[in-house]
Amino acid sequence: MAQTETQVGDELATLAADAKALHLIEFWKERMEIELPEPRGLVKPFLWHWDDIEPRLRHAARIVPVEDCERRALLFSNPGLGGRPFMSTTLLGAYSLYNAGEVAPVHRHTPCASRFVLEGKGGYTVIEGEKCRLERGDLVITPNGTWHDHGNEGPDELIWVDILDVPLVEGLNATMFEFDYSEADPRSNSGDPVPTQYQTISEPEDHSNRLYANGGMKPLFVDRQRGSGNHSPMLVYRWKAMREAFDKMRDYEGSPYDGIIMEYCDPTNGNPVMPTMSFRAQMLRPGEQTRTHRHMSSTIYVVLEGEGWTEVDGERLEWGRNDVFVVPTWKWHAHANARKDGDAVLYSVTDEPVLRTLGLYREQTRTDDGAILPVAA
Ligand code: GTQ
Ligand code: FE2
Repeated sequence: MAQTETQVGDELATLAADAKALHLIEFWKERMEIELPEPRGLVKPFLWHWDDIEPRLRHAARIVPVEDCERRALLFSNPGLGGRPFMSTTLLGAYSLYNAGEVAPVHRHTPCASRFVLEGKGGYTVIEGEKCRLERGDLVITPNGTWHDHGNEGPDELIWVDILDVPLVEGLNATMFEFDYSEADPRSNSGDPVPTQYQTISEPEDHSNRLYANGGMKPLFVDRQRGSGNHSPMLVYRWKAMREAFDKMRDYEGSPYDGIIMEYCDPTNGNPVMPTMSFRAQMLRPGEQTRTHRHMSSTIYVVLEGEGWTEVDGERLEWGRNDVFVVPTWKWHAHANARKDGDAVLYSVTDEPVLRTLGLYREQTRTDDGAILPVAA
């Protein structure tokens, strides 16, 4: 005998109640949450204006003692992420400021970290015993698990942009921060490790660059493994070298989407410097406008030189010196240098290596008549 509609209704209600009690969810009620036709798009294209933030950052430097915070950072919070301190679902970023003479004590963590210097001549990071002195435009990486402490030995304020893969690592439930550094005190007889706030320098001055910044030549007499061995043994990338490379490449056509773009790499194998993030710098020549594309990876940009705009999903993010902005995954975007008389230079960080490693990377372009075509990746 066929069931009546009421009977089926009653049985469905019972099923729903039972499922709830048993901590189950009926797939057919949540399909829209699962079968997304494309990435969710919570993360908003957004730009943080240096002019708005600089006075607040300098003020924070006067009223928030570094002893209280260890890292004096203003974290970028994407307006699509409900007030969480993340720029995208994979990346965290911040402007950090250290006053003359300040030091930030040693720690390590499972998220990979990076800093890109905006201001100050006396800044440094010590990573696994290497003291990396830094100036504007220099990139320094602190890979997963490497001990690091910072300081400012210069007369002026040190300002840099931190980019870390914190939300990605958190999504994988693999976050660990450790503050209990210790090392053998040379004055002690026992040689037992004692807790300390800063690392002893164990590598020679400019170690990373002396060994590895020789373009196309690598030393055969050193063990390339540092830290976990899962990242570049070169920890500092100098702006001067990138600028010189740009000048040599200026007359090439470049990428249709990014102009003259360079990836920072592990000089021993050409891989991205860390497994989760790729670091890049790109030069847009006077008046250059790029073609539109989109890809399954999110990108954070820092404006090093010049002025221009990036159009993301029809919205124009107008940028200038020291501004920071985010292009979320799978959003159509193109860049433009607004000046006719000077280059624009963007530094960027992307989670692309993760997407590529997992086979999730996709890229498309859109022609002038609106046709969507895959880009071979
Ligand atoms: O400088 O070590 O903005 O560990 C966030 C976490 C900076 C750092 C941040 C960090 C650091
Ligand atoms: Fe850190």
